[in-house]
Amino acid sequence: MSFRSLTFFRLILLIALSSSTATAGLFSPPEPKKAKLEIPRATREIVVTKPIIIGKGEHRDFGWARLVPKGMGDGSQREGQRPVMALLRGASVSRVIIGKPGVDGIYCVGDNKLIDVYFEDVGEDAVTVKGGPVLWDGGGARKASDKIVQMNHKGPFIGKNLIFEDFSIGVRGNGNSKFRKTPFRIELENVQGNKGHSLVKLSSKGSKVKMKNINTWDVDNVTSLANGAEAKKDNVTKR
Ligand code: ADA
Ligand code: CA
Ligand code: CA
Repeated sequence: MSFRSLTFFRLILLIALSSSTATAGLFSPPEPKKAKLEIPRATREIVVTKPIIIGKGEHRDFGWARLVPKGMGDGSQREGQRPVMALLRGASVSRVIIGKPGVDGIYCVGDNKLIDVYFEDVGEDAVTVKGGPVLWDGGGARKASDKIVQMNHKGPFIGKNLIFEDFSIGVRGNGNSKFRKTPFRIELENVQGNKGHSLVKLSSKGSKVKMKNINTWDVDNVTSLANGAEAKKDNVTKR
C-alpha cells in the first residue's frame, strides 16, 4: 500500500472509530439485556405450619418444591411473623420456592448457602442475615413492599446471579441505632434489579458494598449510602 493510501485508510478508520456505535461495539461492554424474573414451575407444594429447621452443616435440596406458609403471619409489614425456614450454622438449601404470603422468609445464622432460591411474593422480608457469611447464589425475589435482604449482622452477605423485581430495598444493613457502628459487608455480582427504590441501602459507619456486573431498570438508586458507608462499583448500569 502506498503512503497516500495508507494515510487515507487511517483516516477512514479514525472516522469509523469516532462514530459512537463503532466505539460502543469496540470498547464498551455489550448493552445489558433486561430479563424478567422467571420462577421455575413448582413440582409440588408443601404447606408449612412451623419453621423448617435445617440443622448444622446439613444440606437440603427441595427439588423445586413450593413452601406455602400457613398460620405463621400474614406477609404484611408487621414484625414478629415466623420464618418459613431457619438455617443453622453451616446449613444450606437449594431449589426451593417460597410461596405467598412469605411471612418472615428465611433466617440465616451464618456460614449458609442459598442456591437457586426464589421468593414469589415477599412477606415482611425474604432473607435475614443473623451471622456471616451468607451466600445467595441463583434465584431472586419479587413483590417486596419493603426489604428483600435484611442484615441484622455485619455479614458478609454475598448475592450472585439474582434478579430482584418490584421491591423497595434489595439489601439493607440494619438502620436501627443499635447497629450504628456495625460495619456491614455486602458483595453483589451479576445481580439485576427491576423496579425498586434502592438496590442497596447502608447507613452505618464503616459499611461497604462491592458491586460487579449490576444492571438496574427503574430503580431509583443503585446505592443509598449515609454516614460514611462506601460503594465500589465495577460495570454497574442504571436505566
Ligand atoms: C426492622 C427492625 C430491625 C429488625 C428487622 C427484621 O427493620 O427495625 O431491627 O428487627 O425489622 O429483622 O425484620
Ligand atoms: Ca423487619
Ligand atoms: Ca423480618
